[in-house]
Amino acid sequence: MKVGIIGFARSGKTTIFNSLTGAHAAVGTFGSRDSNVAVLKVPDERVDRLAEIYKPKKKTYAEFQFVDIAPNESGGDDKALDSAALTALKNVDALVHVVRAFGNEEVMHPLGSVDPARDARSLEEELQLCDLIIVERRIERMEKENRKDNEYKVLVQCKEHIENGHSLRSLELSVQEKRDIAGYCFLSQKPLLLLGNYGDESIGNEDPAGLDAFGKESGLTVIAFCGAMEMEVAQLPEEDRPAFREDLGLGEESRTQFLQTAYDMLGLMSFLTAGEPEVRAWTIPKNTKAVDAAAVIHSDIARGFIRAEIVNYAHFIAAGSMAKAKEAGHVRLEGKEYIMQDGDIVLFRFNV
Ligand SMILES: Nc1nc2c(ncn2[C@@H]2O[C@H](COP(=O)(O)OP(=O)(O)O)[C@@H](O)[C@H]2O)c(=O)[nH]1
Ligand SMILES: [Mg+2]
Repeated sequence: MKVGIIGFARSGKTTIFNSLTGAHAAVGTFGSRDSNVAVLKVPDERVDRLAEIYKPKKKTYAEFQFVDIAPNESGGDDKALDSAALTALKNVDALVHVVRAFGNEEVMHPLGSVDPARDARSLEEELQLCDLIIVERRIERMEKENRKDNEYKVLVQCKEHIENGHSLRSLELSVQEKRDIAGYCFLSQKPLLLLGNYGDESIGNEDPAGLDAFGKESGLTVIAFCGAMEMEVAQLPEEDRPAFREDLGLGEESRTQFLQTAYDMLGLMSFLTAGEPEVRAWTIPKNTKAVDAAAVIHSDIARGFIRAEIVNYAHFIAAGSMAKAKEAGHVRLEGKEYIMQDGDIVLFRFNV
């Protein structure tokens, strides 16, 4: 999973990036011209527990990679994204829009005032406009070439949808239609999470910024973050964090909350592999077939797929060992078409 962090200048993108990944990228600097990249390992008790049992050489969590998009090169601050950013975003799986909701007189808002719903809408429009330009150019070319195939028809639908003021993610398309336009990597089609970056004073207030209301209206998921404080805590040694969270009145670990929301929103789940060499969690979309899950590990395993031996984590732990889980009939042999379930521990049998 690769996630792009976007937003207006000084909305707290780098602050959020640091709080999610524990990185120490410089905040508040305007000289930095590079995107920051870091990884968040998805905490997973199941991996820890299986590692205690299997004592593997290696323990690997699922990962989210975050790209904190470099500031706007063009100098103008009234747009959140410049062309370098648009290119960098093409290959991310999802977007997090950091919306400034903290009031801090010392930090200038590029649009002159703090207005989260305006910022959220404005950036949506930037994404839509960027897609529209690509769609229009392409349609024009295809018309010249007299190419009116399926791809053309889907592009015309996209054009109308954007012209009606909507992002492409709300356009209902069939699996085939999605495939027809997948190559364009449209930005307004990518799942987007609105992350309100609130000041310390807003903890516990309900929707002080009107962002939840905007989210409802536009069908976007919203989560609240106290960026500055979260970053401070995230940069402490792990064992000191709980006490600090309590002192500061911060609730549940914000990364946990972020990950839960992201998994839900993106329709993701994890399956597990366990053995002496490695215990590992793998992230896949819900409703993935066994053979496609195998491909996530290695294309050879999918190609030579024979069967999958599967026991769900809960059954395995309840039984106490693989042998006992087998005795109890919880270890199943499944074929290519089996739909993977969250927490399945899998051994793929294959032959290449
Ligand atoms: N009070 C307050 N200030 C913040 C918060 N988040 C970011 N800032 C400040 O806003 C400025 C810009 O933050 P930064 O993360 O660099 O924003 P970016 O330009 O979007 O990457 C810095 O001076 C931060 O200290 C917050 O939650 N509360
Ligand atoms: Mg920054």
